Amino acid sequence: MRVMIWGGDGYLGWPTAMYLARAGHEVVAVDSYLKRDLVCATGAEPLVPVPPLAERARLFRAAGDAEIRVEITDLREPEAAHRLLREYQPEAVVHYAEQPSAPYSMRGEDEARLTLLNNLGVTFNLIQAVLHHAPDCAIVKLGTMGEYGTPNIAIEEGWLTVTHEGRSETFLYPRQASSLYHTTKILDTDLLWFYVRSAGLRVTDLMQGPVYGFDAGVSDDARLLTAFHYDELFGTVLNRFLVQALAGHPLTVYGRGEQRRGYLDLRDTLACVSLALAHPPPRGEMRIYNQFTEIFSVNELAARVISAARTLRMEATVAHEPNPRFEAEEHFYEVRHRALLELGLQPHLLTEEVLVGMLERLRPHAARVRPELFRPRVRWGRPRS
Ligand code: USQ
Repeated sequence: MRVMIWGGDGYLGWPTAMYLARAGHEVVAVDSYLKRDLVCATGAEPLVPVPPLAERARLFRAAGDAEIRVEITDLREPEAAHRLLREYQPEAVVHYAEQPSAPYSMRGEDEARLTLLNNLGVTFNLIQAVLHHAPDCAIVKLGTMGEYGTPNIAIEEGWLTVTHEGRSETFLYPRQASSLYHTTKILDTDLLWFYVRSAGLRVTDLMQGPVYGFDAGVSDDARLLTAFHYDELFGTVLNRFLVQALAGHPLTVYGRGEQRRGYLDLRDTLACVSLALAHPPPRGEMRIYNQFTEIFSVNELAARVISAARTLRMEATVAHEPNPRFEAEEHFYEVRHRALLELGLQPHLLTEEVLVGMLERLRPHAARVRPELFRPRVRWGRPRS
């Protein structure tokens, strides 16, 4: 397939580009470098320096792999989006091109505005460009499990049938997020769903949980590793805990630590996106898959990291931080996630062996860790009684 990846420079975008190119797809990786700019502006550099996207594509090719074409262009500009779709006529676009950090979106009004305008603007530009130039192109959009929040009923896979006064209708499952970032993803879903209904777009919306992993397993070249963040803005919780254990810093469990989420291995993200590409919906249909493999509380993650660290004779401990976020710390959490398994996903589970393997892969970079990036500074939680 001719696949375009919007957000091809990011934590997920770059490994996806390599994975799809290796699988024989024709890949164009597009990026605005928005995240690089934000990382630079906030001083939250990744654990291992990441060469520019074109250089990574060159290294990948030089090692005997397929060509990945690169376009650095501002996807917030409608003309950029139109040109890309007109020129490349992709059969599918994987859309990761969003400001991905919940804490960043809650830092202040400017950061919230940037998140809202970028995420909605880029999604809107993609929709318009697809409708004008490649209406059969399938869109695979990265949504997030955080759209659903933590309701007191089971979370279905995208949709809920409601019976009211003897009549029934199926709606998008109710959504109530706990950050502005997650709220932009809700708005994205609504926008896409409108254009699926009204203009016949073909969309798969992947409701993904927090991802962990350093090595996507596609290349052995350290220069082709993904951008691995462990700071409070761009690092996801398990990646942060692993680096904290490595640095001998207490694991920063927020609040009581009973917050439950569905997690997945970076390698499974690649498999899920690939499955979504292989099974596109017909025109005028939107598919929603809940994309995670296992549910853990933050306390459970911390306990697993401590145990894996012990195997490597590292002493890891926990320090409960006052929760900087607006989120329930103890809640009901039952989530359906059958669709991707039915399509053939074979999950990599979070075993002790996997955790030890990640610590070992991270260890050579331990000297680069900056412990000052661990402490959460963005606070958006309502005071708790
Ligand atoms: N947490 C801690 N300690 C930390 C960092 C996080 O206890 O040092 C807790 C948070 O309070 C939260 C949970 O761990 O309850 C997950 O936090 P996270 O930072 O790993 O994930 P989140 O902010 O929700 O966002 C991440 C990605 C985002 C994606 C989302 C999927 O950054 O792009 O959409 O995971 S989900 O959470 O399912 O919405």
